[in-house]
Amino acid sequence: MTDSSHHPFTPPPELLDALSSARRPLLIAHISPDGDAIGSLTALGYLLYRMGKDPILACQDKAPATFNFLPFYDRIVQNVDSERPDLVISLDSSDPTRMGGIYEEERFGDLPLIVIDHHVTNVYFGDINWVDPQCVATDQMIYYLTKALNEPLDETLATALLTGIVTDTRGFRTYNVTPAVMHVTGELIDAGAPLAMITERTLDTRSMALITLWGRALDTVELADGVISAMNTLAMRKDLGGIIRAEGLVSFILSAQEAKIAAVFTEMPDGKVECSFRARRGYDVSQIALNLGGGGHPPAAGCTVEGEIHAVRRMVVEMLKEEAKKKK
Ligand SMILES: [Mn+2]
Repeated sequence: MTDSSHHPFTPPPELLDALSSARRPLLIAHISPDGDAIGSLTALGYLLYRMGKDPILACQDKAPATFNFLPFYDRIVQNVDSERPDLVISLDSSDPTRMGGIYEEERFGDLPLIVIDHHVTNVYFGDINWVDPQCVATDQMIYYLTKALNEPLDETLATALLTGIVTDTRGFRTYNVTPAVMHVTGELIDAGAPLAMITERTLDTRSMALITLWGRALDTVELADGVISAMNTLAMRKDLGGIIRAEGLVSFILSAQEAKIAAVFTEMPDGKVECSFRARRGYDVSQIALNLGGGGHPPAAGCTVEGEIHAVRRMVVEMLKEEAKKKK
């Protein structure tokens, strides 16, 4: 096991050694992939391919079409049925369950496992763990990895790298955006990454079904003691063509002036409820998510809870109210 006690933003040397000697690495992005999951998957996949390796890019769930401008988008597989890999790299996942069905213990358990992630709740489940919560995105870490490998940026790589940075910071709105992040971003734009296009495609494009779902979920909004919440039920989306999550809604309702913490509860067909949390500066929803079996960052976290959606909402909102009471 290794930790991140070496120089900040520098990958551990044993990680560089493992990458250099790998021939066919299996790269795994987390389930329900977001822009950073797909951005870091395609950036590292493209980088390793350019280095002459034969990477497998995998994600249990299909990458949203939003990200089809990324390199190797069409090469992302949902099953690993090809030649056996010789190394496994987990990207943007804070615990092994986030790798979903791709990581089959009996097939890949004997291979070295590298963890590259920026979640503060990471449980260090790899043989080599590079975890840096100071980075806004796993893609920011892949940028430092590119530098550490003395590999040049090009337009394709820079585009994939900037995608995770743009999406995980919601367009540079989050409090963890530092001059270092803007410096990296400047270099990526200099290398050809189209910032405005990435922002428009990933943050400012929504389906009509999603807007309809937002409308229905907004009908259930409640605000009390600084906690605002809404529900996304199975009934609300039964005629909306398979859409599941009300993406972006939780950030939107946090914009209510009186809100300190926001939550959206999504009823799943398996009797579970997905909980998505956001918090304003000074409040921490990551520990509540962790206590409920999930994880994330202080301002953005989530978990899945078994139970009936109204009951789950009542219970979890009470926990969030305790956090919202804390004067910070
Ligand atoms: Mn991320």
